[in-house]
Amino acid sequence: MHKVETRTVVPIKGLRGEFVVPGDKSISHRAIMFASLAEGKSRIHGLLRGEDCLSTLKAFQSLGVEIIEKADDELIIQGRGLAGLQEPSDVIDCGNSGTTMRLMSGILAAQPFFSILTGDQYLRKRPMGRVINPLTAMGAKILGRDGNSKAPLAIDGGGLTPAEYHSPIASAQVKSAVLLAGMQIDGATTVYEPHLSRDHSERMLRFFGADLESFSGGARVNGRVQLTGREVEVPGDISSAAFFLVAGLIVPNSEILLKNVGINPTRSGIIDILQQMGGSIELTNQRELSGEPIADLLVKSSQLHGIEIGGELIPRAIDEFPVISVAAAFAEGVTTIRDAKELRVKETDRIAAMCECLGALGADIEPLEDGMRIVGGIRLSGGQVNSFGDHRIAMSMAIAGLGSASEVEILDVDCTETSFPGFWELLTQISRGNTS
Ligand code: SPQ
Repeated sequence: MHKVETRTVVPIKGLRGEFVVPGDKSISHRAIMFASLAEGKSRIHGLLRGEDCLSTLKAFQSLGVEIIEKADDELIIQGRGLAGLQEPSDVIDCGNSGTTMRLMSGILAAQPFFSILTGDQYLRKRPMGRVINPLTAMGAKILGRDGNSKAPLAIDGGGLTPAEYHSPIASAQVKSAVLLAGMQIDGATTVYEPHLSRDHSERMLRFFGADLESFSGGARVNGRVQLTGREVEVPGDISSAAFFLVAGLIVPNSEILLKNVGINPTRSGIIDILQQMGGSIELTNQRELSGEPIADLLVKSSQLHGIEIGGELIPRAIDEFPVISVAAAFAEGVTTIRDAKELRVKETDRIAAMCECLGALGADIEPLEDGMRIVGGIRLSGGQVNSFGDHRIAMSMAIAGLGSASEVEILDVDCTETSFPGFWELLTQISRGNTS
């Protein structure tokens, strides 16, 4: 039987040192997908070996793609071209990964065979109508549970026509699913979105040779242009670095250097938000890696203050709000997060989860329909909290524990393997000799 682990985090006196965080999850997924769809060989360095990316890797193996695992973070993929995938002989399990399921829906909707996508208990509750609807409008035949809104999804691929889609939400997964379907058929497919969501698909598809343009408000792809295998270097994941950015700021006497972190402007909202809160974060050694900007981030303990967060900043920091709410609990004054209703449909309802977890430690936090209101500056007590099976909740509460008055026990922490294998070991390493 699967063992459900618990971890206890003790308060610490300061964080010191330099380290690298694992490869970017969003970019790792895309590297596997686009290399599989390209002609010829690709080599991927710095890949995240998290469970989500392994779901994508296994999915493409089941579609007939040859993938050689050279090292823990290095793959060689023998691409099969846009028309070379094979019908899978079994159901494809996307595990906990929304990115796998939604991007694969776009890819498989255009492939001339039958496939079924499923996932774990959390993924099967997440909304899939957001990709089923635009793909169906392009002619896709997709059936899902609960009135075609949830997985498992059965896809009878092929027969698509290009589309112009105005997405009601700023979602990279929706945008990517439509572009990936459009990329495989004749004609131009355009996606518009209300705010710019992460643009890794656009950048990497261009890097692999797709005919794709980004413009203010959206992106357009001209279909049936073959991709060519490439050498891809995956930068460190800013969403994983975010936990240590907040830790370095809220734990007194800290100074840490996080190396090789992706700072793509569609992902770097966390840096802007923490700097606006008064956080000392310096970007050094800025450079480019496979079409993505990266930097080293120097973080020093800072007295944070509350701010108002909403609008275009939300998609630029969407996965960081659990740990931003921790920063807000340690800040002086009120932080309000609005326009972030999307947080309710992640691996768990992240608004409800963070209100319950931080509330259990004595924080003054209240849920809003589309965000949270946190009155900071109250010293958090220790206690026991649940991760709700969500990796970002588990790691956010570990960071809260580093600055609390006494230890915090976090239940059900296996989920951190989803995006950050080695998280607990790194936490132990940087805490060593520094416990209060
Ligand atoms: O892949 P998954 O499960 O959806 O992962 C999450 C995460 O916290 O790791 C969200 F739960 O990140 C999404 C992110 O929220 C990854 C992603 C991507 O790689 O395209 C885009 C965002 O989702 P969305 O719904 O805004 O497109």
